[in-house]
Amino acid sequence: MPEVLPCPTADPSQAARNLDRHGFCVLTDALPSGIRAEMRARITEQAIGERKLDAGTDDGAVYLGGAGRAERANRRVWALMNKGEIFQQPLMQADVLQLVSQVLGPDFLLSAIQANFVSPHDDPLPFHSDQGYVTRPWPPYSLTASVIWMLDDFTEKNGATTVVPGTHLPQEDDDPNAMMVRARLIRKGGIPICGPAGSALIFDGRIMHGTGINTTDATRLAVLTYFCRPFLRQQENFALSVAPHVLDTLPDSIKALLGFQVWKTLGSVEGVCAEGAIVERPQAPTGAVNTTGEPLYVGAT
Ligand SMILES: O=C(O)CCC(=O)C(=O)O
Repeated sequence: MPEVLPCPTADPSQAARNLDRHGFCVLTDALPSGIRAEMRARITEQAIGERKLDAGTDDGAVYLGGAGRAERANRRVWALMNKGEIFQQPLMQADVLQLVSQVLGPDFLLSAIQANFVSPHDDPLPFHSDQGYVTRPWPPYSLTASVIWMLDDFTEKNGATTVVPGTHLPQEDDDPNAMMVRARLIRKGGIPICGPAGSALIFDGRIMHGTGINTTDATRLAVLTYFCRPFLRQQENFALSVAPHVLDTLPDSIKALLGFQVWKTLGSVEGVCAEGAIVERPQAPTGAVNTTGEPLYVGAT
């Protein structure tokens, strides 16, 4: 008998049981509507400004191996911490943080915070696991967890995130039968995870997921918070400890050792940078901008 998949719930205890059993859950009423409206307005303004500045990214070039058409790719607004105080809010929602800690343990780090627009008829983001860069065999626990904050209703028609149930379970990687089952599941496609605006979709970082196709005439917007276990970082925080004048003198080989080289998307700045790129502090304006691309000093006193 096919397994019954979890429904959105406003009850954090039920959400916790769903997450435990299925590797994902939807908690409704996770963000008050005022916060949601403010986030939406700020992201929309920022996205228009970033287009003017030719900043921000379209997934097509990055995730679709260059095959995606930029005009039909999901649009991202990265590094939201710099782009408005309102983006601190998702990091303060206790019920959702509790669900993240159910996946990652009591201590975890924010690995990225960004917005994703799925516009009508965008190419879907292909199925992937958010810890896909980890060498297999994986440990029997998740190394990452994600929360997708629905700023719009997520529906079957507007590009709701799709997940492939069961793909978070430990895989017998060397077992050809298990690999075939997994491949079949992925080919069959995922199921759209629907929920009303203000819901949070929380999932185990191993689960295969992607974006759906938006066949409506309105854009679907979400904020994505991506978390990882606290040991997924270096002991010394070189981004802060190495003085800028010293950094300028270092050869790329040493910058790479210090963590200034992008590896499988990790270590990127303001979007997913090319594999192997040596990253630098971006030139201004990198923070909040208005619709004409001029800096907005959000958070300044
Ligand atoms: O926006 C979405 O629905 C999913 C995005 C996603 O899967 C990702 O960024 O890894």
